[in-house]
Amino acid sequence: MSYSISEIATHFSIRGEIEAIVPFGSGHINDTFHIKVTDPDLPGYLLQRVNHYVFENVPALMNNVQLVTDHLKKKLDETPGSNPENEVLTIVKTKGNQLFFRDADSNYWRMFLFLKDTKSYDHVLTEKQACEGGKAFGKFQLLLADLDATLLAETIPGFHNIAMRLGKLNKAVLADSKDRVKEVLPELRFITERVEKMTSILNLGEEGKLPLRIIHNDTKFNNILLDKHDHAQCVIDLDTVMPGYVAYDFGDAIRTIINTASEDEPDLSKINLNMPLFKAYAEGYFKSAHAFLTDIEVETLLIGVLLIPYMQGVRFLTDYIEGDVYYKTHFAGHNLQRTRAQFQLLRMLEEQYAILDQVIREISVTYK
Ligand code: ADP
Ligand code: GN1
Ligand code: MG
Repeated sequence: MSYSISEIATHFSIRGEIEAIVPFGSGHINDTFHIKVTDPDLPGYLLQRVNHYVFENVPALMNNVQLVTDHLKKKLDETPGSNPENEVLTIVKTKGNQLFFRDADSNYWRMFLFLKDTKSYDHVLTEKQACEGGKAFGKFQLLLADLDATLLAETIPGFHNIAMRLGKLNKAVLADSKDRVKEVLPELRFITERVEKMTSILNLGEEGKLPLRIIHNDTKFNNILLDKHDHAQCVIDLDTVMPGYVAYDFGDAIRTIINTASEDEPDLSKINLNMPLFKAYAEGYFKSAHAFLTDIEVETLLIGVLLIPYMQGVRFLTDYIEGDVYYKTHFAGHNLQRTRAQFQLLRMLEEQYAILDQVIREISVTYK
């Protein structure tokens, strides 16, 4: 690293003396640091280096983040009992009033106010947490329903477009630049067997049957901050907020909630489904989202639950074949291990499909 984090921090409009800088979070894309300040009455800061290989237009991305956070704050201002400062990310601008700072190595840095006494969970522990997560992501979609989508840049083109993801995988397989394709033939077969089912949401969208809405697009459970009473406080990680189908957000949240093991679990026998957490998330989600969900959207939610681990597996596998250039990896073969874990999760979801379907049907009926 040819830069010092404390030097980077001084380019932002921060108050107080820096006491400590701590690497933070478990994200696969950006680098995050908690900037602690000496004065306990000041909030501290969250400094991030945005991965500009993944996000090719960081200025447009930051413009999106500002549009989204301003809109959310405006909506919450009109909602009695809300506290926009705590419930929405606040961008801290540079001393030159910019949304990001560019260092001498061309890295992009941005800063938010640190939200004190909050916690994010890689693993959901209780039904209450799951339900709060569902309420929070549903409310997020609800509050953004009247933001003009044409104002938002597409920060990663075709992000959740499975046809495009499969196209990229095919290209990687044909190039086979790291000579790894021979190791992944069973995974490639697994993908091919499911293509038709997995393109159904995209097809419905293209036929004009599914509404395109502004969605979060990265609804891993650790992208919600919960307060000390485990109430959802703030939806974070807004880099991929773009138009999409609600089933994508539902599917990605369930992918991280329902799995009894980690996203990259090497022992596939540990990957099972936690049904009570599924039900709790779905109940929370319907509580917030029932007012806008159409029948066809409700019908697609469970297809999204299958699609997102599938797409995630396709993405991890593509990265493995290309030589681990996109996601941070912690050991050789990490992306392949992640792929296998996602496909095992998908097998479990396919086996339990009828039960999952019943749960959604029962919940949706109570909101008719
Ligand atoms: P990544 O893109 O790497 O996932 P995130 O924006 O999700 O980055 O941030 C990483 C972690 O930092 C989060 O999971 C959360 O624990 C914490 N975090 C992010 N923003 C804030 C904030 N404003 N206040 C407190 N903690 C935060
Ligand atoms: C990445 O940044 P993070 O870790 O929240 C990825 C998501 C994947 C996720 C898999 C921009 O999210 O799409 O679902 O890893 N983000 C991007 O864990 O590709
Ligand atoms: Mg995150």
